Amino acid sequence: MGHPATQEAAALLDQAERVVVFTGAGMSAESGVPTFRDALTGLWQRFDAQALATPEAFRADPALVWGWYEWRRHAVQQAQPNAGHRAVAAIEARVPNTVLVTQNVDDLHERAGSANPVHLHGSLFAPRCSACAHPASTPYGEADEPTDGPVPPPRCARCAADIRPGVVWFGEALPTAALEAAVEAASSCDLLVTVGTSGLVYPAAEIPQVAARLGATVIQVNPEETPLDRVATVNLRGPAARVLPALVE
Ligand code: BJW
Ligand code: ZN
Repeated sequence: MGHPATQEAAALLDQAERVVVFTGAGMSAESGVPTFRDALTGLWQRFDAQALATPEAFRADPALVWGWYEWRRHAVQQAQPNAGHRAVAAIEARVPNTVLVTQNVDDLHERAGSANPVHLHGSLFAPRCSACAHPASTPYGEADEPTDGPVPPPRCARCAADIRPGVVWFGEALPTAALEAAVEAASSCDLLVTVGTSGLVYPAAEIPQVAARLGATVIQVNPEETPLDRVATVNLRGPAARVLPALVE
């Protein structure tokens, strides 16, 4: 421990009875999963993530967008949870009334032992039909080769339309049940810990703001300044995999 802000945050966590942990892409950065606003690499470097993550991009070039998500799904499958994910699971074990709300589409929280994260922006592992929403049973198995480039999406078994990633693109509504669970948890918590998010994408960025407005203490973990600095009681300026374990040790 040592640093006064870390000590203050650890004490706040000790006293808390209802906790929300709210995470973004920075949570998985130290697992080697690029953040959303990092530049893309390899074949993808001439694209902009913000332009690929839209219904318009998928309609215009389904193979390009599906290929990008397949490449990211493989990258996540190669990655391992980091000490920050494990510290979040430790908070859940210590404070039973903890709700984990993530914007991440990876499964690293689950693999670190978090039982039931609320996925506000969906998942890389839940593809569905773009027309009838029928869940796709894509056989993700051993023979599943990594891809790097356009890949035509599979077709729906029910209606033959293109299968799409089960994520929330710009301009699309968040899953109602997930958003309601997140707002409800943020409205009734006494402490919210926001980790590794730029706080730029709405309505997710409202979650810490709702908690602060209703009187909860907000702890932020991020190496950079963000628009959420002003709602945070304590700003811990560092990487999640280093800062979070210091709060639960
Ligand atoms: C570290 C670290 C380390 C680095 N440790 N930290 C109000 C105002 C203006 C615009 C809007 C508004 N309300 C809605 C909008 C439009 C839009 C929006 O917000 N646009 C903004 C960009 C301006 N929102 C939407 O379109 C949403 N839908 C909507 O509003 O629908 C309305 C509607 C209602 C009813 C019917 C129909 C429509 C949907 C938003 C969906 C966002 N989807 C994405 C893609 C998901 C799939 C995919 O992954 O491809 O979600 S976009 C992307 O951003 C992704 C992320 O979850 C999300 C947030 O990003 P995040 O996690 O914060 O990552 P980064 O990269 O931004 O930041 C990383 C941070 O980590 C940085 O701060 C680093 O410093 C830090 N970091 N290393 C800790 N080691
Ligand atoms: Zn279908």
